[in-house]
Amino acid sequence: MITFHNPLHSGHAPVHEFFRGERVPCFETPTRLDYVQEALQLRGHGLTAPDADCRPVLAEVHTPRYLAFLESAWQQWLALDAANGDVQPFPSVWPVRTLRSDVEPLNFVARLGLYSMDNGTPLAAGTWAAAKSGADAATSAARRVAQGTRASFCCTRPPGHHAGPDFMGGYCFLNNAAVAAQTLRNHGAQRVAVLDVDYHHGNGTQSIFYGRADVLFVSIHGDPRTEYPFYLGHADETGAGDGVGCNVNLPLPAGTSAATWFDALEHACARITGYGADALVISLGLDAYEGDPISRFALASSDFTRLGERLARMSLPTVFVLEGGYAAAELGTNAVNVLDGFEQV
Ligand code: Q9C
Ligand code: ZN
Repeated sequence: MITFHNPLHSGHAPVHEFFRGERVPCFETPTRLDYVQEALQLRGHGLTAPDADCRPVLAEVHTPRYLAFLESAWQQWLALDAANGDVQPFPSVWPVRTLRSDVEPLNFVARLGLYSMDNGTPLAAGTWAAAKSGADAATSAARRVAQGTRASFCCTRPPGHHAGPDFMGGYCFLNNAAVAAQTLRNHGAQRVAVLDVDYHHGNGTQSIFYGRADVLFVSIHGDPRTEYPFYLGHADETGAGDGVGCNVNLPLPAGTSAATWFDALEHACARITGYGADALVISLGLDAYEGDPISRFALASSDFTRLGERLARMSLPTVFVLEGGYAAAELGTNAVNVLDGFEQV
């Protein structure tokens, strides 16, 4: 399968994140991608550099002020104090209900809170360049499929599906799956389905397309009553305005077996077929894996092959976009199992 990699991903290398109030080493590391690229090469998939600029499509899925903030966030942080180069900024205050989010504060940490949904998405010196180049890879992968290639894989990090129109969160900055879906729309697809199989609900993708009928969002994920992102991903979120009926959430309890997960996948596939999608984007998180350190589903490595086979039977032009998956040493095997399962059909 043609795979687009992100040559700048390793510049996004924050050191720690918060977990239960303590600083712990980051789960979302450059090493993750080393494992995926190694498995891709070992199993005969080439790595192609991005050949498209995401800028025009980025402006269709994110707001101008969020993009302007993110692009210069690290320079803004350094401008406060040159010694900040060795310090990770974290937000500590957020505009929750009754507070105003229309006025940008002059205080940097307050701006960071305005554009973040959590304190779990650390910024580093190379974050913008890495996220931008990853979105270039997503644009490139979608263009290739729009030109007639059956399927492509966007092999990138940081992930994207928690990033909304104007905020970062859950290790995500730019929504690569939304960029891929919008690129397919811009190149002739009338109805695009995004299927998100990451363990965590893709709140950002849902929010970007919630009011639109031209993109169907379907997600299988840990029940938000107990699992991140907590505040979105319930079954009664079915779309708004023009998009009523175009959002499908299939939350499953933590601990769900592979058998039950695949039942949900059948339901998801039926909804995509019923919608009449003419192209498919897969938000390919591999954290439904039984060995994932921060997730609680029970898919085995062989189940990812089965997932790929089932997706191939949808018979749709398909763009795979890497999302989460934190059992780093098994991430390559699990991701490439999906791609090989898809190509075997
Ligand atoms: N500090 C994705 O899989 N919090 N994001 C985990 C550990 C957030 C996961 C708690 C998990 C976000 C793309
Ligand atoms: Zn996840």
